[in-house]
Amino acid sequence: MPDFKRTLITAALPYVNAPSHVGHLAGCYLPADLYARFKRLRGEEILFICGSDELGAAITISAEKEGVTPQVIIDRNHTLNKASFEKLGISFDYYGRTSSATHRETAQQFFLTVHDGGYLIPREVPQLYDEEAKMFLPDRYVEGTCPVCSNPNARGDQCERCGTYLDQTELIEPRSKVSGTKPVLRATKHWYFALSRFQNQLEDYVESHRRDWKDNVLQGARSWLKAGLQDRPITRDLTWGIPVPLEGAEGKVLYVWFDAPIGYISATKEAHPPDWQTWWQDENTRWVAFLGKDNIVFHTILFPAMLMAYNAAKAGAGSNPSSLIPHPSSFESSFILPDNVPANEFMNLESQKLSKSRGWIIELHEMLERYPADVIRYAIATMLPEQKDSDFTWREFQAHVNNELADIFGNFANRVLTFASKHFENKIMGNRKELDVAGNALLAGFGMRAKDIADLYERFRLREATSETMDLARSANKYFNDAEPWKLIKSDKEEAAKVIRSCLEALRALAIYFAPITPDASKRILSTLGSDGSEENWDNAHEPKLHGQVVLGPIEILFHKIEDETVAEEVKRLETMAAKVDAVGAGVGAHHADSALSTSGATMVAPEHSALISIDDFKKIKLRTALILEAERVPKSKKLIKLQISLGDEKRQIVAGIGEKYTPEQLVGKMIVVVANLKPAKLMGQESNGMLLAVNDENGVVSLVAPEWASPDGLEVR
Ligand code: B3M
Ligand code: ZN
Repeated sequence: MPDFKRTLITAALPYVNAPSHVGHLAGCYLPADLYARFKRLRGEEILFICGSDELGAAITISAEKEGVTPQVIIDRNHTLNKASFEKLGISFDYYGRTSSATHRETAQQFFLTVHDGGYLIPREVPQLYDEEAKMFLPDRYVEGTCPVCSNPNARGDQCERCGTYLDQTELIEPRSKVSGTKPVLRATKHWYFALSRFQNQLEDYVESHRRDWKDNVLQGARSWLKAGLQDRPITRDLTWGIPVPLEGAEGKVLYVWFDAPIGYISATKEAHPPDWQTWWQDENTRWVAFLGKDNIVFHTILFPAMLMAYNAAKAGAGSNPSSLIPHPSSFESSFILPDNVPANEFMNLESQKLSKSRGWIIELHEMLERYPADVIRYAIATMLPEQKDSDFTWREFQAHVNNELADIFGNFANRVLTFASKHFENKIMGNRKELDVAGNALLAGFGMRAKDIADLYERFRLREATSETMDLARSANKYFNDAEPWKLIKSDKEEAAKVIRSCLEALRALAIYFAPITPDASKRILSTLGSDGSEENWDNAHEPKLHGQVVLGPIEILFHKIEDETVAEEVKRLETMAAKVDAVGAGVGAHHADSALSTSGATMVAPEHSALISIDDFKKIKLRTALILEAERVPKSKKLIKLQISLGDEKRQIVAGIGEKYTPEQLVGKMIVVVANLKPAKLMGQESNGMLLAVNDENGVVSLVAPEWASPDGLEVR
């Protein structure tokens, strides 16, 4: 890795259409803070940036639901989130907001530079228009029947049931969510970002990180590159957003995912007006971007391409950037690209997806009313969804807090300080250069193991770093038990003094090693030991430093245990909330499967309420194997493919939304599984008698469900 001089750390800007929750903390904000605190402890220069993502349709929808202005929503949730992060000790150096004037100017200047460079192409495109509300309908303002699975409440950008990413014009019987009327198609002008022109440069960029990026991140980026990058519209017919700074663009704003990542830059400008470019346009700066997995593509494909376009435009590369592969240092004012994007997966809650709309959620500000920040930080750090989705349960929360934080780390501190207070007039005795042999060995061992833990931090294996740190506290307890100072004090007080001195030095070292995880407790320990921590850093923490004869400060219980009753109350609170929401949902007619919040706040889809079904219900669905005989694209649709299939003794036509993953040629001859007794539907004018089964990941990339080995078509699937 190049020897960078400083590290810019960003955390995905949380949407403020709702308060942040425990999934965001596990997905993005705690990992980012653990890493930032660790880097500071190493004495490195870092800048830790975040802020509220306050524009876009998600905000206006929340505002309309509440009957307030978007400003009310963003002010409330920006303030709430900022306070929650502060209480949790998420140590941002600056926390901005994308409704700021600096952000608007920065985003508009960025847009104009990329536009003038020839990378934004105006196009007249068909868009649904609500004649009653007199407005073009952004995707989230439209719903209708999904062309793939016939879900009657599919959203304009994605179907909640089958996950297919949709173009709003593909919806069957679309309905405006503003007036409820049937919208009409009208031409409107939007600017498309020439993302396709950066296919090669992005492939080079992503593959250059094949050794240091996490697999889930590489997979997400590669899936988009493999599918072939399409130019993307980056303006919207919305009022709430950053006005498009061009003639003829009245009533249009920048697409929220175009402006939001620029929010990192504008926040840096607000934090460091004179030298923001040191952080963004200097190849000696390493940028590490923390986020949840639903943001991977925006940080490894879309925003890097935007930065490449900006750089090329500034260098006058014209509209053919492939002729120029500018290295950031090759010309002035060129932006750096993310050096690492350690995205986490999702954290579920009591084995179910977090869902704001279903009340299945723990919001940070509420959690902080009941638990200290250190306790929340440590417990979540042991459950980080780093390699795969993880599951938060209150029982496990209690176990980590009681059996580890309290019984190991807290207990060691308490027994050592109590012993010193009782037998050595609450003083630090002896000479730090004359520890006992085993005490010296314990501290030397800390020094060695701290190197391994540092390596875990640098590789973003923060969950393991946390458990290895707790193991240091276990070793300290073992040392105390083996040395038996309670016996020694009777036979050899001097030796006992050395043992307790070693324990106090170990406690001090633990305070440094735990500082990224439990900053408050660490501060309290150092203060009790009469140390301000100014001489401490990660690499020298194991070296004895305490001054003798210092009177120890008050001894407090570092971590209070969580009672079983509390756990029972928490589970009941969740179930009551979810039941209430279900009841309300049932009471107001069609319960929109509203949006759940993923780890970083983007609205992921809430699964239909996961009501359990009986085996008889399931038996009503007739699944059959089917052979694809012919395949052809449905005209005017990127996604839909018309298939002629054979189900043993009968032939049928079905239409499937798999055209962005499969070509017709790839499909002919494949064996698939279909739902054979679905009501016929018309999709873009084509009759469809049935539905095929396919897998959708969060990037909308499908893979077909098929029998494991070649089998005759028409067979029953059970
Ligand atoms: N607010 C989406 C999200 O919260 C968006 C992140 C922006 S980071 C520039 O998942
Ligand atoms: Zn669908």
